[in-house]
Amino acid sequence: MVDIEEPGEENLSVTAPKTWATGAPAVAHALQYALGQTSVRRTALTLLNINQAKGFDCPGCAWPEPGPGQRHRNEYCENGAKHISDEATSRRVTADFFGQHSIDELGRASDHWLNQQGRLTEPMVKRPGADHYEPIGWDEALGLIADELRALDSPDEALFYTSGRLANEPAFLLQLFARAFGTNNLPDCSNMCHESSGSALNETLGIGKGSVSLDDIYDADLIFVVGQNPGTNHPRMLSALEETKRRGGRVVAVNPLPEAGLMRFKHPQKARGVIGRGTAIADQFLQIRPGGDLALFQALNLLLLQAEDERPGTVLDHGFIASHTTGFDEFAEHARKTDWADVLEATGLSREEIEEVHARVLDSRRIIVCWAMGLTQHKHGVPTIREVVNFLLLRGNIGRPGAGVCPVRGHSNVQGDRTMGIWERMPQSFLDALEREFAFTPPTKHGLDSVDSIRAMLDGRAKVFLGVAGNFVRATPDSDATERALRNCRLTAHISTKLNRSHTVCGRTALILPTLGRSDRDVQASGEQFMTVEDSMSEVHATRGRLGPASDQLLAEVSIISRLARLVLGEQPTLPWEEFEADYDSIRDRIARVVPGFDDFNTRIRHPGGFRLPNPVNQQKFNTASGKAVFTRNDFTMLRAPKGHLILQTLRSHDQWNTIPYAMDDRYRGIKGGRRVVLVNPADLAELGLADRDVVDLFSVWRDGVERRADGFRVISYPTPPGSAAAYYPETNVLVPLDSVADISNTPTSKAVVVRLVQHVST
Ligand SMILES: Nc1nc2c(c(=O)[nH]1)N[C@H]1C(S)=C(S)[C@@H](COP(=O)(O)OP(=O)(O)OC[C@H]3O[C@@H](n4cnc5c(=O)[nH]c(N)nc54)[C@H](O)[C@@H]3O)O[C@H]1N2
Ligand SMILES: Nc1nc2c(c(=O)[nH]1)N[C@H]1C(S)=C(S)[C@@H](COP(=O)(O)OP(=O)(O)OC[C@H]3O[C@@H](n4cnc5c(=O)[nH]c(N)nc54)[C@H](O)[C@@H]3O)O[C@H]1N2
Ligand code: SF4
Ligand SMILES: [Mo]
Repeated sequence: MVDIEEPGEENLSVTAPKTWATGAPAVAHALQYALGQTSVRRTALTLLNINQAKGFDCPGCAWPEPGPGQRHRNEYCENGAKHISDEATSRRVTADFFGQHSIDELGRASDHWLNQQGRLTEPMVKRPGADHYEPIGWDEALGLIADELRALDSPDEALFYTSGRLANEPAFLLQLFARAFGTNNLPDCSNMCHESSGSALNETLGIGKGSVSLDDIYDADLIFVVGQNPGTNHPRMLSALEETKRRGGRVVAVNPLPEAGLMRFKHPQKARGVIGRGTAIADQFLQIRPGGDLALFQALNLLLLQAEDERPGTVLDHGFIASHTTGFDEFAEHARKTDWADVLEATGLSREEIEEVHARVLDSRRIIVCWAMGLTQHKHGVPTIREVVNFLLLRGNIGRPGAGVCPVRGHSNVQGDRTMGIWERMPQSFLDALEREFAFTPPTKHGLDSVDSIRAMLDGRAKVFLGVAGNFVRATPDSDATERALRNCRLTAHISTKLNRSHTVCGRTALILPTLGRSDRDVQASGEQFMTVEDSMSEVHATRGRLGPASDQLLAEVSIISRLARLVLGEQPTLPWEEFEADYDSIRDRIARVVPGFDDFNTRIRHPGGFRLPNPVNQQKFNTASGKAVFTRNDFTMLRAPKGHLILQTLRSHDQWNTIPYAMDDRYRGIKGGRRVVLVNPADLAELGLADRDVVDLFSVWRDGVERRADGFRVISYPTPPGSAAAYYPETNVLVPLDSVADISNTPTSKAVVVRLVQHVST
């Protein structure tokens, strides 16, 4: 029987949140995790190759590395080291393991426990009616999927999910396969992540990506870090901000929580970082109410318009506005109606605080706004980001050095996957390019995103689910509904490196297809292969695994997708799947002809450090209907919880990678030994009649009346803004209603769930 309890939940200990990030303890923590997973030799081999020109890309976040000449010998952070050790682990999940544990038993194990079992080693199948997985050969496994796909009434009954771990080459092949099969059903983790950024930036600037480079970050006068916890989620962003500060730039942090990394940073690879006081990061910290950012930026825009009235010709960039934008007059008229009482209520800030920021803005010629999930996972995430764009456009802070938009992406290649065509709504120009290159007509009907895929599985419109990387069942909202959805499928199959909860929530037939990870050597018929990724700043570079694979039965993602495609679609001279599998250069040749910016891909990728994709915004060219950047009018709705309720945000601890907890600690927030915790402001606790360390059940309140609950959370008194609370994802995904999504982007509102806390009664 599996021990399904999280280890040490009862050992919860809490100290005050830290006020600085990294330094010596970080290095020690990373090594401790690494050595718990694998040998000293493998640890050394992996760590020496992360983010080096001839090594592999860190499988952690999408923050870029400095150019090859400026790179440190240890160009990784504590969490990068943990991510890579987690993949390079010596632990193995074998056929015996699946013989010992029924699927039902595994379904009751924790996410942490499942991941700790190690790397998957051979293909496994759960046949209809079976309660265990059993081994299966690759040919039979792929044959089962092909049979189910061919038996569908329509290609739109199949779903092809991707997570941003996938490198460019397999991503390109996956979308090619799905479209040649006849569907645009390519849901991905981005739907739950930066979709709101893509929607807002496409509409206003004509491209759904950030515009800045690392050099811009260094050269900015003022950087806003909004809705982001870089100390945990993009640790090396702090080294970049340290450089910005060294050059005289300033930082404003906007966050409901006083995150350690926003306050002070001790560089782990510099002597003064290990023993000194480190660098103060935020010059000003705005402890905003959840969802208050749209109001904040609207107020800043109002102040800029008023300053311009007072000192005409000195505040706004009239030349830029006149020649490069549309919609200014309508925007300005709307912005002038901003009501201060509403702003102060929505933000929870004082007018003086906002005016202090305004003074900094007036002082700064070059401004960058960085953001992540604190903006995107809200009902009005898209209008909030559009308002950020308005703010930057007003003073021409778009498309010039040291200025611009910086959505800080999550997964190491999530941006690249989109560039490769992983999107349910790729533009017609991309589909036309596919048609020219591969001589088939791709479907034009938009496909299903992640939330709509769940609906389609629930009501039987989708019957086959193939997940390539990721952990769909834990990444998505409304866990109970999502589990029902997957169980309703004829077939679920996952191409994965490690065991996770999605493998335990099975369709009638279920398959686990184990694959190589980033750090594994990939040898095909033409010899050793490398793959490519694109970081958050559009830098494309090679990644080359160095370790012996976890098992000799693993196939590369490219092999699995190519072999499956060949089985389903048959031999076609225009789709040479065997050639793709044998030599990844042949895939890159095709990418070069289909995807803009990849000309001469195979040559340029071999330059140390790779190359940067062009972003037209940086030539002040905007691929919008008008050819100009677009000012928009945005309204904010006040995020209010009814009396006795709180707005809950679901976020990451320091010791997890998305759906996978590595350990039970959240060092910077002072929480150790437990994840089922909910952080609540002391005043709210008093009002709710609760005390620190009480155990509560969380109930989410939604208009459909369905009871969504997560039981047994320990309350921690914490400096959250009044009326709001925070708890970890994925334990709380069960509370996020499927229909609670951001306008336009359809992203689950994981940062705003209305909840009630009820004293837990033990039974
Ligand atoms: N170690 C580690 N690194 C990671 C990941 C991981 O799981 N572990 N995940 C990766 C992925 S896929 C992603 S997308 C990124 C995510 O990176 P983040 O976006 O930093 O991740 P979250 O933990 O979701 O934190 C959101 C932050 O937004 C704040 N916030 C919440 N609501 C609001 C709001 O209304 N306004 C403002 N201004 N702030 C708000 C929260 O307090 C928190 O600090 O990290 C990537 N890097
Ligand atoms: N409530 C709530 N929900 C959220 C969020 C939130 O903040 N709150 N954040 C959302 C965000 S931003 C994201 S990006 C999603 C993340 O959603 P996903 O990307 O789906 O989830 P991950 O946890 O990154 O997936 C981990 C699994 O990926 C597999 N894997 C790892 N490396 C590889 C590889 O190289 N190849 C293959 N084939 N498989 C591999 C392993 O089997 C591992 O178990 O979650 C979203 N869900
Ligand atoms: S900052 Fe991100 S990409 Fe860089 S080493 Fe850390 S986790 Fe990896
Ligand atoms: Mo993400």
